[in-house]
Amino acid sequence: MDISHKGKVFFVKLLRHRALQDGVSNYEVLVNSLKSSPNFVSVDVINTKNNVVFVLQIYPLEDSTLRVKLNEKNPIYPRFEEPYALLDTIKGTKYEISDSSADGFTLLFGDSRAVIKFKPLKIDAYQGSTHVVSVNSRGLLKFEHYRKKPGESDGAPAEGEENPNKVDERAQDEEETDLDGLWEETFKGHTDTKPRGPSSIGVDINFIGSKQVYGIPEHADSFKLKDTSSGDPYRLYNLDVFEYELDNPMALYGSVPVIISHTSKITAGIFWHNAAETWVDVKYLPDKNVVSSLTGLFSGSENEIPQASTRWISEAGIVDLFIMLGNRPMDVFRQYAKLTGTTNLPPMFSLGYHQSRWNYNDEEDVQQVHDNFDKYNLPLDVIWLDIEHTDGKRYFTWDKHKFPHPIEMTTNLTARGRKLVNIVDPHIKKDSNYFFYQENHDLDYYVKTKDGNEYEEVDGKLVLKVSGGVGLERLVTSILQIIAAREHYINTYSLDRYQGSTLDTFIWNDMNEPSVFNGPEITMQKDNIHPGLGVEHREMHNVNGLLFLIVVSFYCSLKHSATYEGLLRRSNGKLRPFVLTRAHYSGTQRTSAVWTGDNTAEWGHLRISVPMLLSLSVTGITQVGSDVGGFFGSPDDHLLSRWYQAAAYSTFFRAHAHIDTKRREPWLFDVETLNIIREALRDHYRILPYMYTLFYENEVIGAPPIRPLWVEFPSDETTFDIDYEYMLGPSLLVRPIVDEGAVTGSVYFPHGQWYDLKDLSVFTGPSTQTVAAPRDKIPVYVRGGRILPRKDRTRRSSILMREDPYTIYVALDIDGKAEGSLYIDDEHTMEYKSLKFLYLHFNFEGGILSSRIIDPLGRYLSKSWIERVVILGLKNEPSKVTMSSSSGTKTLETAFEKSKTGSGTKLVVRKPGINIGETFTLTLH
Ligand code: NBV
Repeated sequence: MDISHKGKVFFVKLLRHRALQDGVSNYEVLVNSLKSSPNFVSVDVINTKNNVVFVLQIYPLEDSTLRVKLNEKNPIYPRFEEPYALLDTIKGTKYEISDSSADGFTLLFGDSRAVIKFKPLKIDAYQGSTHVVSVNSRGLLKFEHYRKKPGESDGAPAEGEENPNKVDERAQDEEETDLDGLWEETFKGHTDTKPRGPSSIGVDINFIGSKQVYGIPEHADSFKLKDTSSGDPYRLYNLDVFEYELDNPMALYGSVPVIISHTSKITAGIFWHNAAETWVDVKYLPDKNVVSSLTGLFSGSENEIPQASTRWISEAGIVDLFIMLGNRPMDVFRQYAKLTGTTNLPPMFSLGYHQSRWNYNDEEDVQQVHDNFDKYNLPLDVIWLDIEHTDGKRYFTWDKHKFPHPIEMTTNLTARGRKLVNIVDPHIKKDSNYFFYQENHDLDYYVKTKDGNEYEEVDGKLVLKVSGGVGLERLVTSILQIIAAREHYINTYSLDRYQGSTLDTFIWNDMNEPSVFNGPEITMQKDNIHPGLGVEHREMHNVNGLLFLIVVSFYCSLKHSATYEGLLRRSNGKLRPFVLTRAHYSGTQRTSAVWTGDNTAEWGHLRISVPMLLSLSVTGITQVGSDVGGFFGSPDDHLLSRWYQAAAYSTFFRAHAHIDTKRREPWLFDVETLNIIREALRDHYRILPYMYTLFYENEVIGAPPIRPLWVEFPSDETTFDIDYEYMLGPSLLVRPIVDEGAVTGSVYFPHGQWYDLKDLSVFTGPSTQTVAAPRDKIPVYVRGGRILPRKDRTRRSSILMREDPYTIYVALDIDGKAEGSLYIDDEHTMEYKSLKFLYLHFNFEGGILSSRIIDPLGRYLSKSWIERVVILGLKNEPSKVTMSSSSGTKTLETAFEKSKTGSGTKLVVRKPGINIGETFTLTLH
């Protein structure tokens, strides 16, 4: 049975869970089963309705994090535990057990504690004295143990033995009405044979005192998660959805099972570490309807604390829950980073602008696009080649007619500072003359059907489109079983195997959900088997994209993407890779950028891109963007230029379009549009030094470059619902214009001073103000109190800016102070890992701007100078400005400007004449 509509498919296992109402849980801890070991404590838990026994393990981890695992004690098949997302470096911490009794016990670790109640099972986690999270307090735990299919059972268990075949009585009622759903499910003619029967798990996880939760990308929906009580749950199941709908909890290409709760008092998060199909219900419980932490029952009106209750349901696997107890947003980001890692510093070029379409037709087309970017003075770092560049969709090959000289073509790009990205999909064309197909076949590296045959996708649709009407040629593909094949796959990126590629060819992994045109919901059958692992695809579907990726690196201890590792190895570990992936899961952030897939050239899709990028960012996926202009359809000049303005402040900035759409390179539009796009591109390039610094800071402490306002203003409750504007790092407030015809925008300014660098306007928060936003303007503000280093000269690409001078913008707060940081290295090699970098701090106080080295171990000799210092918000013009450094003191040239209408001022200090790496003091007299 299924109920479906465009990616919303509700199978009966979900209904079985949703039928379970709040109440007293029938899961209890068996008294006297408590065992402790150095890293964790464990107890046995019984389902009192059918006597099936489970093991609960609780691991106190460093940095106020708790791991809770619940699995069957004696499963008749092993239950899958996802091994790829987590880092190997997760550390436990010392703990103590206190208040142990027949009712429960308390675990004390660091500043945190967990109180475990036995009857019924409930876990309450505290940070200091604050009760933060409670698990199973609504009694919604339901764990479907593996069992023999009725009729195949060998009868009653021996006396005194547990009965693994006895079915949960509550479930039994549901099963009677829906027996088909337990052992077989059918969706649009596809039958999932479910040889192991029901195996779903679910539980409620509640954030005490919270009224807002965020996260669980990927959905085209608001940033703050909606109450799903009267609608559909959020679905996490990596899918290639054709023309996805907006404001909708339907599943999309990626699944990051992380939710963050934020209140003015505490921020906390949970990571539901499970790679099977998952649904999440969110319920904002009104103040009076709160679960008592003492009894586990609803306490009516006694307790006046609100609660954001989430309910997690997965089709298979185990309960493996990480609770990150905060207590501030940056603490939660760091705690999650310790579990799944941060983004390896991307090469600078990947933060520049990318020009893509399906497809640039041939070498001449590529050359023309490359030339036109120069002709029209538009900066560009990368040109992309989609599937048509290959020889009949055989990845790692070239169409010999259209791309006869790939190396020469790439060299032409790199001669002017540009790179190439090529696509590599997971579908391998079944053709014994195709080296990569045949090798993988001979090595037995393909996914198998449940009957043990190579799994083939017969892909009529794709070929019809791309063969340009040449006929009904059918492409027979096999999906690579990448786990077994990864070494072989990695080595295929070596320059001698991937002919026509160079060290400047980078990679795009598309369709890795996997997208399978003739499969159920355009993906792979759940009962397929991953050889080697012996695991059903059902159990690991959401991690498939990551598998395309995961490998333990040869070069460092991180678990890496196989594609990333391939690119790293081809340069003997010296050069930073760049990989874009469509499917994603927790951990993807370590090595890949992510884009929001096949959006549409509509204003609504531009609008939704902002909350989508925010949701990805707070759950660790940092290098993110949407197809500029929209993938399907053709944007008009207004939509396209607004999209460029918005994307100029995203961390992955790429224009891309469907093969059937009109060409839309910027020079094909009128001069006004072209000028707006040029300015958006230049704005983006100017802030590259700042964005790069944000990525370094992400790698080190897990801070997301794109962040909701509440990360910077955690106690400002107005920010909690805002998802039409955001902060890029601590210094820039960005409010994209996403409505057709709008020439103004309503901007919420949090506490402090906010400066518009394009004119002398200054705004004071907290306040909401309507600002002018004519076609050529995106409202962006520098936060008072921050120092923003930029490179303001216009070049053809980021590589050509490497030695360009800096302009240091100092935006003063109300006390006349400001600070900021700047990270510099060679921008493309791995040498920064061996301390070849410079990490600087700037401070302005008492009329003096000074710099110091933050990390004294870092050493990098930059050739860039400071060409200008711009100070915003001075009350009076200084009589003179002097610069002191090791080479002495000198007086500098200045210009002071005052706003005619408002209170804004700007002091430009010219030619300080100092290398960016030198320490100095610049004094205003
Ligand atoms: O490779 C073609 C497209 C690509 O342009 C797009 O960005 C992906 O999201 N790809 C999907 C495959 C489409 C197959 C019909």
